[in-house]
Amino acid sequence: MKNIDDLWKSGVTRRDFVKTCMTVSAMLGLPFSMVSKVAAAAQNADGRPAVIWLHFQECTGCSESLLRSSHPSVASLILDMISLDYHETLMAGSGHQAEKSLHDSMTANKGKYILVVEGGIPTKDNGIYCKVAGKTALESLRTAAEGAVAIIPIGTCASYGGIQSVGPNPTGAVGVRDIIKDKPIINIPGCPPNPYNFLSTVLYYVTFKKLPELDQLGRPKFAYGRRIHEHCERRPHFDAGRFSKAFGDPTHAEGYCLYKLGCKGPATYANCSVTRFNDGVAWPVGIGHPCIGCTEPDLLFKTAIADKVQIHEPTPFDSYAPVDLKDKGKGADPLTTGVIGLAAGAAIGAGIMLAKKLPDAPDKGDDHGKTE
Ligand code: FSX
Ligand code: SF4
Ligand code: F3S
Repeated sequence: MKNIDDLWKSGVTRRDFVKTCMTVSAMLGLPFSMVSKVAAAAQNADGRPAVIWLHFQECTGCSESLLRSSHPSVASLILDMISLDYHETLMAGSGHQAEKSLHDSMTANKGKYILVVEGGIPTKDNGIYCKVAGKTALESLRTAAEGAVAIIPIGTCASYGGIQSVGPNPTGAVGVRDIIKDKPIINIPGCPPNPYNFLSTVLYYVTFKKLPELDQLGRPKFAYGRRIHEHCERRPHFDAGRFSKAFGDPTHAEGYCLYKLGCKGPATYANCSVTRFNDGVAWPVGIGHPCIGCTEPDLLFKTAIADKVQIHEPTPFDSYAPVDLKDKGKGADPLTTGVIGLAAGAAIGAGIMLAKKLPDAPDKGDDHGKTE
């Protein structure tokens, strides 16, 4: 895109644009006064970083989730905010022509381009299990990483190895951080990740010319700083001891907590319940499927879907009344749980978990909680 008019021509309205900049600013925790700065950076054609996007072992769901939104703004904004010089799924060229554009972009933008990596990297047998243009993923990654200013592994495959790294990991698949040690790496995990987390990371970089603060797994804290369980719409049911017991039964239809069906939300750091997918309409737990921990290296496909995760450091909301937990080892009394319900829920949930037992609170006039 040469200028902002091209963005309007691509189907994005001014309203979409401002709304997206506001959403991104809110995600980044910026004050309202910064929205105009973010919008200005997004419109600045000169500030657009060159991006080289490589695909390795993956399903291309990460690119798909970015591009297939029914609404044009996220994909258009991302593609217009960066100068996407090489993307194997999107580019029209192929064969030698594609290889030339990769080489030309790496040479012209040496030391300045952002390298986006999608997919895991096989390392076993010198990486022969994934080759593009006669080169192994391992070789291509090392070569492209040399001239990059920073690397964004998009998706859990590129971040941590993903599905192909599950035991016995026949190809020795790993994430970018296991191979490249001398470049800034910003992981955007998720299978697939939320496009807004990628958009916000790029916009942060374009606006402030620096990388966002990261957690110990290399994820931006603005998006992966809190557990799903802390801002889940089913949390009041967890706190009140109401759990879905089977898919499709009345407890499931009522929207009860999915913990007993294996929800990994208590151990998964991500913003899915807040940012949501499909233009903010839906997210897995919201539509009845337990979180499978797709942003976590040790959970996705490595912990059985039905297995329950341990709950550490439950964090009651500040607005809840303080609750005396001295009886926590005995588990929650069902009547008390039912009466106190939401008001003291989080702390009672903590007590229940510490007792390693999760009784269901019976609701009067409803038999959902009576049978296990
Ligand atoms: Fe992996 Fe992305 Fe999951 Fe798929 O490319 S994170 S398998 S959604 O597509 O890498
Ligand atoms: Fe939500 Fe899962 Fe936590 Fe239940 S266990 S409150 S469904 S995140
Ligand atoms: Fe993934 Fe769990 Fe979100 S499965 S998409 S981290 S709700």
